[in-house]
Amino acid sequence: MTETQTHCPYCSLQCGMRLGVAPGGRRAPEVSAWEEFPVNQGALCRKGWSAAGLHGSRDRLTSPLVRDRTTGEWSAVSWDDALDRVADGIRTAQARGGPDAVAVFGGGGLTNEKAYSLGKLARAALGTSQIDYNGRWCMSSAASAGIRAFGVDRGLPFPLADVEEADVLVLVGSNLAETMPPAARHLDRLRERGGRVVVVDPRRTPTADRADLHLQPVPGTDLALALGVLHLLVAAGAVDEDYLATRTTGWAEVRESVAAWWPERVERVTGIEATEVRALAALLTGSPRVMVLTARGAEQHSTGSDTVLAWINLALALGMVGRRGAGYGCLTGQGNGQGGREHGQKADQLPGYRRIDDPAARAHVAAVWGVDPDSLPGPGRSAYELLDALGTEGGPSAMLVLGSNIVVSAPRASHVTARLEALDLLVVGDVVMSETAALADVVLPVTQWSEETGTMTNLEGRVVLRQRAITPPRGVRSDLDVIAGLASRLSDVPFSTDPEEVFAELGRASAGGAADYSAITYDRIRDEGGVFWGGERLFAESFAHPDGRARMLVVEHRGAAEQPCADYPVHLTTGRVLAHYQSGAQTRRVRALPDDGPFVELHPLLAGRIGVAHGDDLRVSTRRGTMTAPARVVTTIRPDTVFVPFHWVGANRLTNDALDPVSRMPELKVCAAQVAHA
Ligand SMILES: Nc1nc2c(c(=O)[nH]1)N[C@H]1C(S)=C(S)[C@@H](COP(=O)(O)OP(=O)(O)OC[C@H]3O[C@@H](n4cnc5c(=O)[nH]c(N)nc54)[C@H](O)[C@@H]3O)O[C@H]1N2
Ligand SMILES: Nc1nc2c(c(=O)[nH]1)N[C@H]1C(S)=C(S)[C@@H](COP(=O)(O)OP(=O)(O)OC[C@H]3O[C@@H](n4cnc5c(=O)[nH]c(N)nc54)[C@H](O)[C@@H]3O)O[C@H]1N2
Ligand code: SF4
Ligand SMILES: [Mo]
Repeated sequence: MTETQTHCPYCSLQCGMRLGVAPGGRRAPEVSAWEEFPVNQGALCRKGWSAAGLHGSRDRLTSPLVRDRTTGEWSAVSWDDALDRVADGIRTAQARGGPDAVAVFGGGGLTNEKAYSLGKLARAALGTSQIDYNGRWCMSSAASAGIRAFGVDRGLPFPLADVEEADVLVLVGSNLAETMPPAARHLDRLRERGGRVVVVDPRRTPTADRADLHLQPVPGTDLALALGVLHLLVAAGAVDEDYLATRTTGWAEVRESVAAWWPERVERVTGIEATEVRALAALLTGSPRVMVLTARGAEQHSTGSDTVLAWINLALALGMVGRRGAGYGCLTGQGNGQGGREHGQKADQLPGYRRIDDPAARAHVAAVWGVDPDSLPGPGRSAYELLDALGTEGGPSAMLVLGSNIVVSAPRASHVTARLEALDLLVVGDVVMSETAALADVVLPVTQWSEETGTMTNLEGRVVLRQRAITPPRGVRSDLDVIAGLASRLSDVPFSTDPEEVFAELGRASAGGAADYSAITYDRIRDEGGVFWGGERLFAESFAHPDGRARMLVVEHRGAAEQPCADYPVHLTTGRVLAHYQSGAQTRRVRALPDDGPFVELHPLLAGRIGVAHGDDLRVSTRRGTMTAPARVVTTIRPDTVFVPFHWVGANRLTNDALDPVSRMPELKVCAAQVAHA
């Protein structure tokens, strides 16, 4: 057996694991524990233990494929033929519609090297501004709030294990016991130490089962809860006036803005009883270390960015941000959710978290790429706006997708699918024939995590090295080869296919930016068990704004874009289950993981009212679409709310494409729905 230290292909914990391969590769690769890696200390969730399950799978793509649009038939072609066709299609599109006729869609699961090269491909080789990625569905609200409040966006500005040192931990819209199971041990240790855990979630999840206090809001009302708690903290004299005076600006306005948020008003908006709002404020009052963490439950809303700001205001008002074992953090989701948002696959961004509309940033990055700064395009459309524009007058007519299964995971998915079908050319690079790849004209088979080397930046800002452990199947190439192959056909700008070389170039391009990787090398990552960019803990002395102070910004409760009405009387929310990852493209194909299909969670009171029993088929409809799935009748959800996991086609036919005005995050976590016996 050859054993290689590497990291899980899935979520943002990037759990360390060893991957063992028998000589000659005759037996299936085996995952084993890597105890020394600090983040998970050898623990993995069942997705991690079974992560090698796609190796040798018959579903693996091993040849480039092209689809005949009239017959719908696929045929295998050579790599050269496939890349020539794609390059021709891009040339045709751009000859007709200009540089922006080509779009690029990336993913937060791509390595830093790939995310960086993809952004460079778009801007320097294709000259298009039309690039964005699935992180827009994921962390964009927390990112924009972090930038506005702290001047920098790093999901957790401290190591995850610091959680254990908090006296009160408030988890707003996170189900980490199912979405990052090895992290749940920190909650247990915190409670063993006498600390308290508060969970805010419309469902009593396995995470809420570990809480001392569980608040069950109406989906989309977390902002009002934060305002109400801050109101009580002010009344109790629990705010840290010294900290507010020396480390923040804007407190007077924020204090004023929460004056009318008395608990009974919070109860009317959120459905959380006033006594429980008071209980939360009482827990926070006088606690030396309060930590607030948000995740997608609070963030995936048309009010997501303001909601995060409201919780940041609360942490600042208590003087917690920058204190050890306290403060605010966002639990980023995808494997490279942090690094994927730093190196230029975002519509408004250049590597190192630079802004594409900043002349100095353009000059710096253009020099690294060897191009004229004036040749770089400006900001493009955000993910949903980009997908919505495909195949329309003035919108892109060709698109390259790497690392996202849009058909399953984008909001208002039927509409988005129609837009994809309206393209003249859709190119998808994937490891399997995902639902999105199935619509493509050209499918490019790429290597997966264990077959290639690259860096990922986990939810703590720790840059880790995924090392190649396995020889890829014949016929498969890395995304870096795809990117370089297209670039060489369409421009003179050089692109390396060697990950370590690309990482060094990324370091130069990011040097001096907000996320500066220039001091990080593969050797350092190997020697140090991962390297934090910007340091392990941020904000102890100052924030990243020029005056060093955090900004407290007034935010108002607005509520969900779509409210229940006579036709659509219940709230629909969506999320995850432990055994499946995202669109399920990978985990639905791993035999060791159960695939029972989607379901609709609802409360016995609602089930009784509509005459549905556990296991009956239920039809869920919204203004955008309909799906049918078996009912799961549970007492753990609010009676006015239903929940559907999004790992299968269906949930996103229902979801609302209302966008947050700042982050452009779609409202994946709440809309108005109708449920009935199918
Ligand atoms: N098993 C598994 N783990 C994963 C993933 C996966 O697909 N599967 N994906 C990874 C990724 S990319 C991400 S982003 C993370 C996401 O991690 P989480 O954010 O923990 O996951 P979600 O299930 O999307 O949402 C969390 C909770 O939000 C609740 N919720 C819904 N609406 C609201 C609301 O309005 N307010 C509040 N307070 N809560 C609400 C839901 O009931 C749900 O329990 O998980 C990562 N880990
Ligand atoms: N209703 C609802 N919708 C949601 C959410 C929700 O909570 N509710 N959550 C949103 C969130 S937070 C996220 S992050 C998105 C994620 O949704 P998607 O963007 O669909 O994410 P994945 O399913 O991880 O898709 C990754 C695709 O890339 C492929 N792949 C894996 N590794 C590689 C690689 O190295 N290179 C290439 N080229 N391909 C690779 C996989 O096989 C898969 O097809 O879903 C969002 N959609
Ligand atoms: S918690 Fe996340 S990184 Fe860890 S094994 Fe599970 S899916 Fe992989
Ligand atoms: Mo995500």
